[in-house]
Formats: sequence, structure tokens, C-alpha cells
Amino acid sequence: NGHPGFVLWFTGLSGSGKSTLANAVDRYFYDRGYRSYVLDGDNIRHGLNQDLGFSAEDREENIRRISEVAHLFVDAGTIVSTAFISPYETDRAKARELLPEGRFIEVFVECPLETCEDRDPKGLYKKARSGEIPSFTGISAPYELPRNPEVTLRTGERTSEENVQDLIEKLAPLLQN
Ligand code: GGZ
Repeated sequence: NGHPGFVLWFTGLSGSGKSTLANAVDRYFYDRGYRSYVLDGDNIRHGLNQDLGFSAEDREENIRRISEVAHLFVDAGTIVSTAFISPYETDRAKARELLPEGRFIEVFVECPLETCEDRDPKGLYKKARSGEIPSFTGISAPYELPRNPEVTLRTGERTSEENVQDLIEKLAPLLQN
């Protein structure tokens, strides 16, 4: 029916630019008449997952629920862009397994920790360094690098417009039907 459903699973450190890119690509799809939606901390961690924190167990459950919601969106024929750190390889792999072959696009938003820390838009890295925030990804909690992401976008080196363009080009086969 001209409306493909697939997941763009953005993964990367806090401050790497996941939400910015997810929202930019969502805008691109919206402008062209595709059904598209963004799942991020604002609409998930403040609602469905407000009972979850940042322990390893809670992050796993966070990603599990998000994976199920993303699956529902894809069933409904929507392009869904998820913007969560999703630091564990196994959790990302489980999310992938829920989707039909080729409908889960892992997008690694690659940005050096130092650059994320320099940006520190919410002052969280500063608090993590001082110990005010414990178990902070990249500082005192792990981030497992994606081994085989479908797409890698380097936000330290390229503009958001360039990255969106690169991503869209890679998605061309999925947007044909
Ligand atoms: C990492 C944290 C933490 C800790 C609060 N570790 O830059 P932000 O603020 O807006 O994005 C981060 C967000 C991470 O939530 P996710 O649901 O994406 O994480 S995960 O996939 O690991 O479940 C950051 C803020 O929440 N934040 N405490 N300790 N990020």
C-alpha cells in the first residue's frame, strides 16, 4: 500500500546526537507522506517506562519494552525511529529478532566520548564525573559497540543534514514499496 514499516534503531552515547538525527529523518519522511514516528526518552521514559531507572536490569527492561512497541508500529505499517542509548549488544540483538528480516536497521551514532562530554547539553557528564549520577554510560557504565550496524553515522565529523542524506540513500531499497 506504499507504506513500508521498519525500525531505525539509533544507538550511541548520551549526547551523540541520536534524537537529533531521529527527529530529522522523521521530518524527512513526514514531508514525503510516510507514516513515521519517533520513540525517545521524552515519550517512553516519562510514560510507559517511568518505573525504570538506569541499572543494568532496568536498561534491559527499558529496551525490551521499546522493542515490543517498535514491533507494533512496524505491524501498523509505520517507520519507527528509536533513540535510546541501548548499551547492550544482546538487548539490541533481541530487538532485531522481533522484526522480520531486513526490517531492523541498526544505526550506530558514532561520536567520541570526549565530544559528547564537551557538548554536555544537560550537564549530565559533569554530574557523572563528580559521582552525583552513578552508572553513567561511557563514564561508569558500559557501552558495547555495535559489531555489525547496517549504518554508521559520525556526528562529530558530519552535519546532521549530511548524515540524514547518507541514511536515506542507504534506505532506498526499503522505500521502494
Ligand atoms: C545514561 C542517563 C543516565 C545514566 C540519566 N546513564 O542525554 P540524555 O540524558 O537525554 O540521554 C540519556 C538518557 C538515557 O536513557 P536511555 O533510555 O536512552 O538509556 S538506556 O538505553 O541505557 O536504557 C541521559 C539520561 O537518560 N540519563 N541517567 N545513568 N544516561
